[in-house]
Amino acid sequence: MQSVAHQVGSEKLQQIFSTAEKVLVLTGAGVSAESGVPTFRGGGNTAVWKGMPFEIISSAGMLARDLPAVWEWFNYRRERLKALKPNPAHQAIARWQERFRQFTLVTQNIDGLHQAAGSRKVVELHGNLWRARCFDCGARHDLRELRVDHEVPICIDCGGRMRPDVVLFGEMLPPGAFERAAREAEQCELCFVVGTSAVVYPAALLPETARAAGAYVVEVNPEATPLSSLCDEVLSGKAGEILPMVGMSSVPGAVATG
Ligand code: BV8
Repeated sequence: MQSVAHQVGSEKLQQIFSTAEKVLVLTGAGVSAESGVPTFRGGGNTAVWKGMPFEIISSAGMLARDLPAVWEWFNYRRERLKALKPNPAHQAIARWQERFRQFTLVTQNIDGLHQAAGSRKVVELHGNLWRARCFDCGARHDLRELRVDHEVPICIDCGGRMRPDVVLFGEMLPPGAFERAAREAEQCELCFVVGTSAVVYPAALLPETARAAGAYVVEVNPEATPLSSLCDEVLSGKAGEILPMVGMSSVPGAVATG
């Protein structure tokens, strides 16, 4: 007798998951935790770099004061990320883009693991760790193509100094990114909020926007968050264990096809 796939989530979620056409997924650091990417606020304390809370080292103010220090912080995170691979949560979300007519993946993560898992057209609200942007001409380049001078990459187009192509605290999000995400949140029938502590704005507004527009909002997180009470359903646990099972019906003899 083959193992029985156990159903994750309520009958209502199964029903909506099997009929929905417009689906939005918002992810945070927690979706990459099982890949080995450290979260920012896991276990109650905030990530710290050289004695500075990450909201300080990852801030517009720090960029203005000490660009090499900011590069050192992101170089360190990129080095740690190099060996890490997408996990079953990233892979399940990548499969969902084929399943739903209007599927939108919005991430706060800058690690690029969604794209590595095969997700296309990812709305990166906070930029990407593998890219740099020129202060002078605004050109974006993949960091793997760039030469570095005095810890600061130099633009191959204009020779200008480059900065990490990530959104720092106190900085505006990439033009159009939040607007696109908010538009999809207003239209979606089903919204998954996966692995985020939902304290950083304006990203944390998206589930509220979806809920207010009538979407069924589902949180996937091993811990409660400020959003949990607003959600229609909370799937308490690890994204890599839960997401592959979402939509699986509890048919005796069924195997996890995921
Ligand atoms: C802006 C890139 C306009 C860099 C990041 C309104 C109210 C209050 C404050 C503000 C506000 N509006 C603006 C602000 C200020 C600020 C803000 O929100 N501050 C917070 C701290 C209160 N926002 C901004 O500055 C934004 N810009 O608003 O511009 C403006 C301009 C000038 C002045 C005013 C306004 C820009 C914010 C973007 C900053 N850049 N990242 C970098 O990475 O270093 S934010 C960064 O932190 C991430 O991208 C992410 O957004 C956030 C971390 O949160 P999470 O991803 O949720 O991660 P966390 O560790 O916190 O939680 C992980 C969760 O996963 C936990 O719940 C855990 O239980 C769960 N988990 C763990 N394991 C698993 C799991 N879940 C599932 N499975 C598992 N296995």
